[in-house]
Amino acid sequence: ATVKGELIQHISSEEPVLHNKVSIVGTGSVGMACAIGIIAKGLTDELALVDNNEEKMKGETMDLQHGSVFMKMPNIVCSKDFRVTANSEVVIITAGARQEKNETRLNLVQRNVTIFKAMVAEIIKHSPRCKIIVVSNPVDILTFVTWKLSGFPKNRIIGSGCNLDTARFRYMLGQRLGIHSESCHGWVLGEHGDSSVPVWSGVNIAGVPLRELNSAIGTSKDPEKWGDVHKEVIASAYNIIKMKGYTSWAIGLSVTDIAESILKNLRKTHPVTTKIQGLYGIKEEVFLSVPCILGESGISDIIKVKLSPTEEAQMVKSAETIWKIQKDIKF
Ligand code: 6V0
Repeated sequence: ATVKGELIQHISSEEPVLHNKVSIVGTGSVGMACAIGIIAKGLTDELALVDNNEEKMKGETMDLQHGSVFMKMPNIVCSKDFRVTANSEVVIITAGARQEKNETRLNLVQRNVTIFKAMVAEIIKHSPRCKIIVVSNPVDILTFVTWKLSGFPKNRIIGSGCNLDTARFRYMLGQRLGIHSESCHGWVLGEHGDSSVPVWSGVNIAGVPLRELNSAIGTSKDPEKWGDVHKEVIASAYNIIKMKGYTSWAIGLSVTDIAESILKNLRKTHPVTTKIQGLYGIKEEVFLSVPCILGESGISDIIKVKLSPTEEAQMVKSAETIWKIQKDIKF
């Protein structure tokens, strides 16, 4: 007789079923920040981690597992083999190639297409009904690549897109006004990063549009230079990378928020990357951020934001920039 045998009598004949399994591909700084966010919120009953750097992956997994006493989550598993991700509700991709010195964006994208080909095939084989959240950069193009490679309907492929840019924007508005970021309403849409579009026409606090108080807000004619808030949003990734080498915490929290809306079928709106062909006169198969309703089917609906003529022109320009790279991708 063993202690376990003497202590426990197994009475269930049924196999346990996973209800909200999450897998994260890539156990780098971003993948692990997503992991800790998801664990802290208790969003999943199994977390699977995959990376081709086995040592790092195993070390990160053990380190997380040892926090088990402090989390309400039974299983953290890892493997180089994607079988460990089987039956996931949500798969988060944070793996990919990093931009090398003097490398063009197209070259980086092309290298990532090769990596994504293998990764996406494995993900969909083991979780044919999952929703995929793409985080790796350039995120808008890689969301298109994932959609193309997976053959999934577009609602199940979500790019983290401007979810982070919008969070930064709201934080910085809040800092200027002395108001918590959650009460500062405003959206950054379009491309994640350099050509993102701050929708000043919709920025409001408690329903009071700031543009009604300052008609030049966000423009070069604004004496208060509110446009600097968006400039700071764009510069923030570069500044943080200069100081700590990478960004991780805010992107991890922002991906956790996206995953929560899907896993709990919250139907919250998020600025995430989706196929926007047909909107704002965009004719190409381009993926950019617009406010999307997220729930159990992924992106069920998009919100048709009325943009000012300047904002719409910026959105179209983003689409053109992305299309220039996307059209030359070889699958
Ligand atoms: P990192 O720390 O280099 O981690 C990447 C991980 O991916 C490493 O552990 C690699 O071993 C692993 N990896 C690479 N190729 C494969 C593969 N074929 N299969 C399995 N694992 C693989 O990078 P970090 O975590 O800092 O960043 C990850 C990605 O997120 C990068 O592309 C960033 O540019 C991107 N970010 C996206 C943001 C967004 O808002 N969308 C924000 C921040 C970073």
